[in-house]
This record gives sequence, C-alpha cells and structure tokens, in this order.
Amino acid sequence: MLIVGELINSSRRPIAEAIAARDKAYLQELAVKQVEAGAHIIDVNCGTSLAQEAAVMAWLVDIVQEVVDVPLCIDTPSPAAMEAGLAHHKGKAMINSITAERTRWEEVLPLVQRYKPSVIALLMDDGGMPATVEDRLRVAGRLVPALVDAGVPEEDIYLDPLVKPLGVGSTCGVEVLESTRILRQKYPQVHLICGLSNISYGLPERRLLNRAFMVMCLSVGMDAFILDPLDRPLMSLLAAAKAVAGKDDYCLEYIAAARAGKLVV
Ligand code: THG
Repeated sequence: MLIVGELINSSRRPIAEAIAARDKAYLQELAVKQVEAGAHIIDVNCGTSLAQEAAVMAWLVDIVQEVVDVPLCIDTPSPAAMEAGLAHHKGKAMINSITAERTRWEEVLPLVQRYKPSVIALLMDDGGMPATVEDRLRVAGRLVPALVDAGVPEEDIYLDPLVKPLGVGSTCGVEVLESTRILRQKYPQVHLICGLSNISYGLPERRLLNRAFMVMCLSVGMDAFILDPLDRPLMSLLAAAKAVAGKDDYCLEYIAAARAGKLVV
C-alpha cells in the first residue's frame, strides 16, 4: 500500500501563497508532517505559478528533498516543469502524470525513458475524461502495453482510473470501483492509484465520503492513494481496512499503530 501525501498543491490557497512568498520553512514543515503521518511519497504541485512553473518546481523539489528522504511525485501537466523537477530530484522519482493523449504521451515519454521514474498513467486519451468503465479499460489496454514496450516495468506503472465527483453523477464512484476490480484481475502486477478527494467535491462533510470511498477502493484492489495523511481518522481507517482486507499479516501493522497511539476512533 502506497500513500502519496497531497497537501503541497498550489490549488490550495495557503500553498499558492507560500510558494509565491518562497516560504521555504512552511512548505518543508508540511512535507515533514506528511511523512511523519505515514506518507511514502510527497506530491509537489505548483501549477498556479504559470510562466515560472519549471523554475518553481525545481525550487520545490530542492527544498522538500532537503528535509525528507522519501521520493517526490512531480505533479504537473507541463513537460517543462516535469523535466525541471526530475532533473533536480535525487533518487527515483514518481511522475504525475502521463496519459494516452497524443501530445502529452509524446512529450512525457522521453522524460520517463531518461529519468526512469515510477509513472502515474491517467486513463484518458484525446477523447477527454473517461465516461464509462469501458473507456477506462480501453485506454488501459493501450497504455499498459505501450509503457511496457517503452521499457517501463509493470511494477513502476500506477494506473489512475480518474475519479469524478458524485455530484456529477451518482454512479461516478461505482464506475471507478468496477474499473479497479477488472484492472486488478487483468494486470496483477500493475499498481492502481486514485485521488480520494474528487469523489466528494461540492458535497457536505467531504472527509466522510473520502473515507468511505477509500475503504471500498481498497476492497476491490486499489493499492495506492493520493490523500491527506494528516486526516487521522482516514489513516486509522486505512490501517483497519488493510487488516480486514487481508493485507496486514497477523494484523501486525494495525497492532503497532494502536500501540504507538496513532489510531483514533
Ligand atoms: N489523480 C492524480 N493526481 C491528482 C489527483 C488525482 N492530483 C491532484 C488531486 N487529484 C489530488 N490532490 C489534491 C490536493 C489537495 C486537495 C485535494 C486534492 C485539497 N483540496 C481542498 C479540499 O478538498 O477541500 C480544497 C483546497 C483547500 O484546501 O482549500 O486540499 O485524482 N493522479
């Protein structure tokens, strides 16, 4: 189970402000806190920096790697910013993301081949966001072999079925669950990841929906999440759900978390 901490994202106002002010201490503290809370990878996104995005991404990678030892997830649609982030990253990075969109594929693939990061592959193509389970399976059917042919080991591939808000349609959650169940069977070695919080966009008590969705995703084979690791009830529920799903031998991790006082009810 892989946890990507999502909090260093410039779509959040405090982060946009901290980046604009080059508030290194604030961003570093947020990285450290996420790792202490259980994040295995820290997502870094500075998309609101627009024209300077590549330079800002390089700076962000530098300052975060000064204080944490975990890999970073370079979260940007801009190939220039992705390249800057990868060039500054020490060790094996993760990229967020490649897609089956022609231009995005052509621009990002050379970076994947040069830097050999783990790769989040969004299940979308030039047709836009996937509307159905079939759309996701069709795009995965192109992306997985194409990535493997390009030299990416299946273990480095993280397919993201793309979560849409329940407010858009009441079946948005079950479409992701069904896609995940089928992809898990079809590609046993490939990882499956999603961002939890899209599911709850525009609805009250969002964290409750994010938590319910996490448990259900885990039960159908999702093995990585982009989430807020500072949400203690969410992290506690994840530990419990892993134990119940048979992904925690002898409940050892669950028991250790309880003994360390990390679990909240
Ligand atoms: N898949 C992939 N990458 C992703 C996503 C995904 N990256 C972006 C996003 N989705 C996941 N990251 C975040 C980061 C921050 C927040 C939500 C998702 C966040 N949102 C606040 C909220 O939800 O209330 C709004 C901003 C605020 O804090 O004020 O914090 O699906 N591959």
